Amino acid sequence: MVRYILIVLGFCIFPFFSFVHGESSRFVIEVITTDFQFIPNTWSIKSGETASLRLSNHGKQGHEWVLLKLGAKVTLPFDEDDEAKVLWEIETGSAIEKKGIFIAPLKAGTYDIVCGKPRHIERGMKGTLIVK
Ligand SMILES: [Cu+2]
Repeated sequence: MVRYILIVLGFCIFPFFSFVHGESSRFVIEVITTDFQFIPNTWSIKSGETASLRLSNHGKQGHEWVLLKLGAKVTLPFDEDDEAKVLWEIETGSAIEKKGIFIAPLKAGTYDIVCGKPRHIERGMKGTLIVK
């Protein structure tokens, strides 16, 4: 009976607990975009980890944070040929801040990050995601 009460209590408390803690307890990947840089330009995460990705745009132009498949390299200029190489992406649009839920790849390795907007890679919008 006591065990039953504890289990029921657990189910009642858990949603409340996760609501209160919500995003704050989740690993956060911070990305600042400027015209034309990622700050920082290297991030690391554990394989399979769920993170909140917060993209803050300090530039005047819209930007993207595009994760390429492991070992994939873009052929400049970045265009439709490269879309098949994309694993996950988020873009600022006209927003100053954008958030997304990001689940790290299961395979460890060093992944390329690029901005997919025309001529932004050429101007320096490249980065690296290290999956451990
Ligand atoms: Cu960009």
